[in-house]
Amino acid sequence: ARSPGDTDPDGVPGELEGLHRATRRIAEALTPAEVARQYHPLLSPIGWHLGHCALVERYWLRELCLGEPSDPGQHALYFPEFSAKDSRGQRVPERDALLTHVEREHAHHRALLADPPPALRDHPLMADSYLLHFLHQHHAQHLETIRFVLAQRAHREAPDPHAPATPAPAIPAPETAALPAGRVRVGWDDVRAYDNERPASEVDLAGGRIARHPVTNAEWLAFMADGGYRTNRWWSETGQAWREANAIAAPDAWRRAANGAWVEVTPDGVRPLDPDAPVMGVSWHEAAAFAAWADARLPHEHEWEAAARTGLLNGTGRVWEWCANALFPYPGFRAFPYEGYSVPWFDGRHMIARGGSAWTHDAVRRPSFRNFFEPEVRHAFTGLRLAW
Ligand code: AVJ
Ligand code: FE
Repeated sequence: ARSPGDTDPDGVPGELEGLHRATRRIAEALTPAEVARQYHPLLSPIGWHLGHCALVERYWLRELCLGEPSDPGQHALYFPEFSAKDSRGQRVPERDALLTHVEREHAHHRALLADPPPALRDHPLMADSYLLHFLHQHHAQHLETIRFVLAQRAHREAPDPHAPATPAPAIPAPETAALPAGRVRVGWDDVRAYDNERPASEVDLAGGRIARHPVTNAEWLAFMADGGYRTNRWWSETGQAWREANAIAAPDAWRRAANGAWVEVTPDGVRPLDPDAPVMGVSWHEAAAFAAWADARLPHEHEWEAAARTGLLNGTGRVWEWCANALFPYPGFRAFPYEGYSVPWFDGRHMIARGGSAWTHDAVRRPSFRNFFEPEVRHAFTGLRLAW
């Protein structure tokens, strides 16, 4: 713990500035139309994410801590609960005006943090730099979401997905490890933890086995070659209805090149499908169907966390890994710093994803971090790992 006014030894303000620069560079490299475009019904335009992150900073630092009046127009546009997702693209300012606005806000916040007035410095939310960690991790998560959008943009430019099939390679049986059993510690009591990671507690695990690696592209090709997407017995009723309604037959990230080989679409562009790399771009429904086909299951998030803490998981940190369960409040949960961060998503429909993708910022990579998405989401760089 530091006393208020100490310089921050973690250098979080500098890191926050790095995130400001990274998002700005992404928007500058896009056309005004691309910045305002909604590439996917579940994803906001990139410009909205920039405005949202600037408003979140403004709200906590200036409105809440310093008592500055709020701008109702900004709240209506950039706070998701007031802003219909499908109209955000029409409502965000044009790229250059937006970048000017965002830069002005960020510069203001950087100056405040460099020399905080007493009302900010001594505010309870600033104890142990809580608010800085919160804003840093919030921005880091939105930077990855911006990359979800960039991947969807790349999809538009990818080759025709309806070319002939690639033969499925032979796959070795997955290497597994014994899951920790008995009482294990989960969660994180730290100033950097999100409310849904707290409080840490002990849970009882029954044991079992877990794969050392996430499911690979080669394994997914074997599932497809075996008719996995057409065989209803691997699918839940809702999963089947979703698959049929959306004509799902391959991971979201996969496309066919002109020669018939599979390629993978990423936020950094299109690359050949690496058979040994973790499959990416599958929904929870697809992950559950694959696990049923493989005579396995998805791990509970606490099995995943216990295995990660004991160093049993290789290859994590390349895809988010779907877990069996939905987001739920830990015993003793307290909403913090606001209800909206976790509470609305304790709805039994937001499924846990653990680990992190190749595009996840280090600030939100840890064994206790709980990501969560609806079971239909395939844009969030998600894969899976099997358990038994
Ligand atoms: C946990 C990634 C689903 O992006 O909506 C960002 C994180 N919460 N701003 C999201 C979040 C508020 C959240 N996810
Ligand atoms: Fe947000």
